[in-house]
Amino acid sequence: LTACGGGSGTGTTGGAITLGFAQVGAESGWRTANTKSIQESAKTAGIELKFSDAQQKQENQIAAIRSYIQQKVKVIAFSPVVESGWETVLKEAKTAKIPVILTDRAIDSPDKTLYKTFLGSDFIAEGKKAGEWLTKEFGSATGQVNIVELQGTTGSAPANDRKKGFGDVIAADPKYKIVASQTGEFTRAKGKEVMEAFLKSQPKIDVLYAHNDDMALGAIEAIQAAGKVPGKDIKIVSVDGVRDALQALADGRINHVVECNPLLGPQLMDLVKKVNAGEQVPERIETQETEFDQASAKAALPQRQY
Ligand code: GYE
Repeated sequence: LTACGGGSGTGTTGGAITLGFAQVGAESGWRTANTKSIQESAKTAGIELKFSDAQQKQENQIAAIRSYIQQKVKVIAFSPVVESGWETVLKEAKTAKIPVILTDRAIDSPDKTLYKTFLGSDFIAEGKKAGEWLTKEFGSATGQVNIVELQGTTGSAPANDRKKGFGDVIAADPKYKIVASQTGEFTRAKGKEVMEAFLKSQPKIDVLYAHNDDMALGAIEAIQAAGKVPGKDIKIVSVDGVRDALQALADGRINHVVECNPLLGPQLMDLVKKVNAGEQVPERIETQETEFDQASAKAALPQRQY
């Protein structure tokens, strides 16, 4: 048995790898499930986790990464709140020879040497799936189809890409029109607030596209408060697949959910071990995902963990 190495400044404690993880925040059900997955799988893998919550602010994440560099952790992993503005801090990690893993959200830097790998979802594909559901659902509609969109955190990869994937698909037919689009910051409270404003300013809304379930769930409250029936008067498609949204889908208040998998912990811990050992890892690793309609939501609910 080796003695505890804490305080030696080598980033190891009793031989365990130390991982500094800078999380986005606790904005959604997806995020809570992601955090739990990371914390549990670090424990299982025997990795010492230093965890921070940036409360959806880039400057907090940068400060957390700098503190991990100072503490000489072995590996840094983080889910970048927005896509741009990471070069400086990632160069500091590189100079300190601490490997960085991007998880969940990507960055827009052309310098691929700033990180070892990316583990997460294809958000453009998710947006496309939402668009394909919509164009099927409203395929036979004759008039204009009025869409309102609740975007995720401004500047984040999932907001940018889910908007793009969806926009590309609906562009095929000019009858589809996004009449209002605004950020709901991936939260229930903001989703509700922005939907209230949409309902006041838009005389006719056929469908809501929400970049995540939490905003859709907040919007449902606003729709009901306005005396309309969610899922009927206004159809709803959202992304993630958290329990509450699958329940709303089973109950007919949401019409379609595109899955985004938050359970990235086990794969992340594998990657942490590999990059710490200096092994080659793939540049990009994408998670497997599905979609839910009412029947598959009902079937999935009993086993849904989050
Ligand atoms: O869809 C949303 C969360 O980055 C994929 O962030 C993640 C997104 C997820 O707040 O619910």
